[in-house]
Order: sequence, then C-alpha cells, then structure tokens
Amino acid sequence: MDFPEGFLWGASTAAHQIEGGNVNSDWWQREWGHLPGAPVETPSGDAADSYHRYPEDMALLAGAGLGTYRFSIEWARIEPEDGWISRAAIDHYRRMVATARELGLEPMITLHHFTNPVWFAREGGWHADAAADRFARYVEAALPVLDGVDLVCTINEPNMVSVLADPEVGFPSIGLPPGVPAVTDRLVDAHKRAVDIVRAAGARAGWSVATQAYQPEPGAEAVAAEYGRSREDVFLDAARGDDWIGVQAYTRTKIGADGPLPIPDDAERTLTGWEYFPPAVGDGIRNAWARAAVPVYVTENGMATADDSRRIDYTRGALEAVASCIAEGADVRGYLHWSLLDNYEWGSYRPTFGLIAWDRETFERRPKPSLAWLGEVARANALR
Ligand code: IFM
Repeated sequence: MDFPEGFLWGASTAAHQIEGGNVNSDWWQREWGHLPGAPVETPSGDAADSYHRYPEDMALLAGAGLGTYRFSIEWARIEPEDGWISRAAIDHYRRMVATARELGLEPMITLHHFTNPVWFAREGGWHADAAADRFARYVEAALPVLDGVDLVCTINEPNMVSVLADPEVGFPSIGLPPGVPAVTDRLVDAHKRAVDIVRAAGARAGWSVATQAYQPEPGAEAVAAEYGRSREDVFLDAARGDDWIGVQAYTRTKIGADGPLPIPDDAERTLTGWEYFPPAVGDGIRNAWARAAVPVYVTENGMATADDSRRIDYTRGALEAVASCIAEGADVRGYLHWSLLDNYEWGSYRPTFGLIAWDRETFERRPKPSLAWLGEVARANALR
C-alpha cells in the first residue's frame, strides 16, 4: 500500500498536555479549583516538561523517520493578561519552529487547543460577545511565530470546544453533548477571521474537527444525520473554502432510533473507554472530504493503551482505512499520529496515547516500538 508522493507523516501534541506549568490557562485554574468545573483526577502539573525538553522530543520524532510535528502554541503564555503580549513566549515558540526546521521537521502549528487564558475565561470565554475579537487580536500577535510555517490550524476540535464551553461537562465515553449553538457560531466566526489573518501572512489555514463516525443502525439514518449535524457537520461545512481540513478520529458511535447506543460488552475498549475501531478514521475522512471538499490531513489518530503492540495494530488498521479513502479519490495529504508523547488526557495521565513514554520523576524519554514502526512506514511511504 503506497501513499502519494509528498504525503506528510508525523505526530501531534498540544501545549497544555505536555508542556507543564501552564499556570495562566483556564484549565490549570480549573484543575486546582480556582475556576468552576468538574473535578479532575490529577492536575497537569509539570506534564512532560516539554516546554524545556522539546528539542529532545523533536529529535526523537525526526530520528525515527517522521517528517512533521504538529504542536500548539499557548495563548495563556503569549497573552497572560488581557492585551499584554509576552515577547519571551513568542521567542520561545519561534525557537521551537527553528528547532523543527534544523531537524528537518515540517512544523504544523495549532493556535488554540482547548485552553484559554484565565482573563478570557473570566470575561465569559467563548460565551462572550467579544470572544472572536480577542482571539483575532491574539492571532495577530502570534504571527511572528508563523513566519515560514506552511500549515496552521486555527482551532483544534471546535466541536469539543463548543461542548466544553459548559465547564461542568467532562469527556463522555459515548456520544457527545450537542454543544452550545451561540458558541458554535462564535467559533466559526473566530475561525474565519483567523483564516484571513493567517493567509495574509502566507500560510495555509484550516481547522481540525473531532470526527466521531456516527454509524446508524438500519432505520436510524435520519436520527444519525440529525445527531451529527450540530456535533460535527456544521464544523466540516464551515471549512469549505479553507486551505485544508483536519480529521481527528479515534472511535465510532453507533446510533439507534433513540440516539447513541452503548458499546457492546464484548467489544474491545481502549484506556479512554472507547471502542477499539481502527476504521473510524475512514468514516471521518469520507465525511470531511464530502462536506468541506478541501485537502484532508489526518491531524490526530491513535489509541490509549498500555499495550504498544496493540497501538501498532490499531495504527495499521487506521492506515489501511486512509489508503482506501485515497484509492476512492479523497485528497488526503498526511497522517499525524496522536500522540508523540504520553500526555495529560484532560484530567488524568492514565490513558497513554504516546509513541514515547517518559519517567514521571526524571522526565527521561522512553521511545516505544510503535515510534520506530511508524517511522519505518514513513520512510517507505508505504504500509507493507
Ligand atoms: O487528547 C485529546 C486531544 O487533546 C484532542 N483530541 C483527542 C485526544 C484524545 O482524547
């Protein structure tokens, strides 16, 4: 199974999940009970200390044979107070881009990955009328980081951001709450404004959507279509005219006459409680390609497991689905695995998604066999 020439291979991360010490973000403040929200099992703390150790992390990625690193820059570090821009934080992320380039990695930058500055949250977060203005101002301020960067993701999983705009909502293991319509509209507006800003700076802009593979039981087609509309399709439709769309797929959700169905008892589950279903990425690509009709990048895909050989099985299955979509005519241009490192899974460190583990005391990196395996696939640009 050969992949198209120029296909991008890599891995993704998000700042709050690996950097550590992201004290000015709303998530940190929630983790410690300083902002309202559902209690977490473990606060993020130092995370993987990738804020300091990113050169080593990037070197491991590049050394394995993977060519693209998607990472996010942290709004709460760049603009820790309303209207005040930290030049040091901008310089930090510029150094990350430079380091990626020195290592031969293509950096893909995400501008927003779930977390907001505390001051933004206190203003009402994405519920506030001024939210899109505030975000546009931040994107303008972050432009020096994007110098020479080709692919920029404005907002990661806006469908999850809309759901998480209600701080009491946690990540469900089945289905998804419908999101907040006014927040969804504001996110679309913020995205479109960010696309204009990013494009004017010379990069290609898109956003990445959590695709859930809503699969109807016979007779439940209309229910599934309605279920997916506000939770996924509205965000894919909004990507029409963008430079690309990101698909982030992990599992499927079966939909019956009354909505999402429980995962059967005999189905294999991952450490997040999701059904093991590698072809989910194919459903996501097909829906994204049909609706957005722009080049598709798989910007996240992977599995939380302590069994790394199962991670390889999962990824092989997912790549077979990617290859099928390409054979069917979808313009898929890259595959970025979630995640480069075991990371903070929004409340706990238990679900391990990483190609690389690390010691919780010393931060010593321990690459897993799956990193070398995916690197070999990337070098061959083929699945053998
Ligand atoms: O860890 C998350 C990531 O932040 C967004 N996409 C899904 C991943 C796994 O839950």
